[in-house]
Amino acid sequence: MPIDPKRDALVIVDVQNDFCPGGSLAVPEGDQVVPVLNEYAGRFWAAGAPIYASRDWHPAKTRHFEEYGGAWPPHCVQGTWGAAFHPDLEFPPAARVVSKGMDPNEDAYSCFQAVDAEGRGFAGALRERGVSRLWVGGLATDYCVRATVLDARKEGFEVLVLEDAVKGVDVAPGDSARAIEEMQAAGARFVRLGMP
Ligand code: VGL
Ligand code: ZN
Repeated sequence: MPIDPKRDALVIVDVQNDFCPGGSLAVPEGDQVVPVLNEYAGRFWAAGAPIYASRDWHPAKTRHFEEYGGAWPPHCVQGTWGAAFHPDLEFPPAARVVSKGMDPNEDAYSCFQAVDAEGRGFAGALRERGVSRLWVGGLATDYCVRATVLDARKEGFEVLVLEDAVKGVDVAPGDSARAIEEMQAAGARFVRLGMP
């Protein structure tokens, strides 16, 4: 499926150290999405299509963490190693970072809760650039990828999930498989661009 720079954007979801092996909330084999996303980012860059990378970007105290009533161990705390993008993730210079989870009262799994460097909401930033179709990869299939894809569909974007560039946590067995069914039921298609 060809990339159309007039309407397509690549969305790289939360490929951060804490979500990769060695991190505090590691997705099994999470780092395996990195070379695939590097390849895809290179193609979007070559096609002149926009690229967004989201990051989970929490304060040290947030209701998202177990200690303060949430579901998770501390992860992706602003400015820490765990919050940094995986060191092998290559961003073309045109890639834009969007951040989410800064509000200590909200989980913010979805990129549609993220803001860009100028504080603009993700959906608005996409529409401003004429984007109507998202190619989504990253971590984790059953949390931020799922939430982002479902919100994208609600917001009226076409969605292609890069099936070889996502990995799930599976806190409960089968979570990722269920998330994939939900995304498909919401109208997302699963594709792979294919590695050379
Ligand atoms: C995520 C759990 C907690 C994710 C973020 O990026 O999928 N998962 N915070
Ligand atoms: Zn989080």
